[in-house]
Amino acid sequence: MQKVFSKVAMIGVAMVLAAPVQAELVLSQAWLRAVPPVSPTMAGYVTVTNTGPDAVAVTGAHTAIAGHVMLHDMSMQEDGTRRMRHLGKVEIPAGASVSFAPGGMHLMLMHLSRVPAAGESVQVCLEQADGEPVCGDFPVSGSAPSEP
Ligand SMILES: [Cu+2]
Repeated sequence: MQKVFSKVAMIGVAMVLAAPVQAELVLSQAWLRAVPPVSPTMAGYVTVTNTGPDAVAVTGAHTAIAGHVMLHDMSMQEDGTRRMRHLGKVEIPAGASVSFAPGGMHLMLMHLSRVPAAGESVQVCLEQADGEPVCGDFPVSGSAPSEP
């Protein structure tokens, strides 16, 4: 009888280990920079914190108001001009935060179906290489939200 019980216990342990480890991305400081209503694009910013035990790759984003969202990086060239570069993915190390912020990485919302006005909030979802998209409300504003 003892043997049967230990076998059942083993199965229980195996099932717990087999459950997928959910990476936990937490979004903060999210906002979209307000643009004129005729603008075809707008930029989004957010801080992504990985509270999970494994690195997570953010591979893209989507939102109802944009036909396409790209991950962009911006860098200053030697001649003083700014250059945007498309990123295929952005790695968030375990326990670390990565900031999409003005002057650097940003979400580029393209093919806008409508341009939200300042004061509105728009849901934007970040896509992960493994796992469900992580969504947050991005208020539209002329400047970054103040630190909480
Ligand atoms: Cu861009």
